Amino acid sequence: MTIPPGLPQDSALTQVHAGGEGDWVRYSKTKIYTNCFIKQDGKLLLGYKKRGFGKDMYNGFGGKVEPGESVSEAAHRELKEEAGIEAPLRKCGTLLFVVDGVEEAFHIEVFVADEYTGTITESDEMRPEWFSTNPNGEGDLKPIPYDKMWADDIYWLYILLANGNFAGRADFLAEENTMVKYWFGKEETP
Ligand code: 8OG
Repeated sequence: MTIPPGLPQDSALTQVHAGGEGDWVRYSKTKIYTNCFIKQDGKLLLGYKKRGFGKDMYNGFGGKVEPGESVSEAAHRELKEEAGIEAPLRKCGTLLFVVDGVEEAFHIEVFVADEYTGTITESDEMRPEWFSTNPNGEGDLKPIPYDKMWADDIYWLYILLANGNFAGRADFLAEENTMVKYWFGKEETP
């Protein structure tokens, strides 16, 4: 399978996972979102989403890019609003999600940082929680809860944890955490 439509076609992406059937779904508009992850000393900070889209699942911190704001500004703002912290964010991935019946595709710029400043604080939207990057957990920390995350996350989060860059697309069934077709690629470092 080649790099799907909607992802940068010129990058040095090598396919790492692909599956599903049929054609990629067509969409007419995209909305840009951010998603930020903090990792430190074998731990990953996630937020339990208390309301709205993706409720009752764990995810990074992020949301829509507002008019007049750069993607990076939006990423820093959402991290502060949802987790109460600041961090030297680095862009590490681009994701595209197309949901059956939803006109606007979700274009997500993913950021990561290895440190942060401030006090991690629960917000109305997110309850932050540290997880162990060890698949068996470590001490009091549970392993990353992939069964309570978006179905695609398991295909790229390990690349983020290894300081790599990635891009991917997944087409989802309407109102379900089920991928119909997906493709994920890793950027080869020279
Ligand atoms: O503003 P709001 O919280 O609704 O923004 C949605 C957040 O969810 C935003 O950070 C982008 C993110 N998001 C999706 N789909 C997926 C997905 O499949 N996986 C992950 N990890 N995040 C997603 O909208």
